[in-house]
Amino acid sequence: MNEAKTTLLKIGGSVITDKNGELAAKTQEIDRLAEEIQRANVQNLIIVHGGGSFGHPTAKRYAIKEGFKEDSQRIGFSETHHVMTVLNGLLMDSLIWHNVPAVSVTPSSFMITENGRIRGFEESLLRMLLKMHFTPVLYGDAVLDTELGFTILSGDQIISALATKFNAEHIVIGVDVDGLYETDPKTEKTAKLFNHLTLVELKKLQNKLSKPTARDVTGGMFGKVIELIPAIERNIPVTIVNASKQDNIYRALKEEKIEGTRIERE
Ligand code: IP8
Repeated sequence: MNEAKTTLLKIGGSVITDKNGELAAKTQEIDRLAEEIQRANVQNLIIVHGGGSFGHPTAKRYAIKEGFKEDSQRIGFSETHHVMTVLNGLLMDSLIWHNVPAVSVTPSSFMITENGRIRGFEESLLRMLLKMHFTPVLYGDAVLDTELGFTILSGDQIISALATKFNAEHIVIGVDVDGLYETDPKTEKTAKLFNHLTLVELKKLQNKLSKPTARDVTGGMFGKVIELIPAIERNIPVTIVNASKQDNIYRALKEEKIEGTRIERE
């Protein structure tokens, strides 16, 4: 039997793609991360990655998140899902090449949302993959929605739902900045980094945190943190780290002390 508790790793789209381009994968970064994941050798790991310059531009162009309104969006739904499978394939190539027994699991084939929120999902396949010591890999996806017809499901909502369902030990969120800041560190040089936050502190901050960028249909850092609240409420700690820095993901997965933001219930 495989008794270890589950660890969830989110790899932000901005880490593995160039968000200023379109369909611009950072293949060297993907390889570096795959090597770190292999070296960390964490049991019961589930990986979820974001859309970056693959999913977001297409989703935005066809207003997929807002739901089905006209026939011309249908091809946009297909394209958004498809480009996510392409990005996923690049990560899968690298993980498997680095000897990580990764198996891609497509969210849109088993997750349906209701007004943008996951309605529940059948988790037995994921449980069995973990039991067999595989590493499931999921991603933010274009999914069917009972009210909207379809929408965009963010990788962060998936992470939070999986963490809750699997009663995870730890969530690691890899982004392209050093953690959670009071204001956007990309535009404000003096932005203050939070090293540690409790749930109460986080809830107080909600309205102040940086708002989504125009390119990100699922809410940027603000959206990320809001999604994590249900998991933190269940006492699952979250570490937000800069995955663009060498060895940060390795060290976060090993639960080593590392620069970043740790969020805990209390
Ligand atoms: O980057 C969104 O996932 P996220 C994925 O985790 C798409 O918000 C398809 C835009």
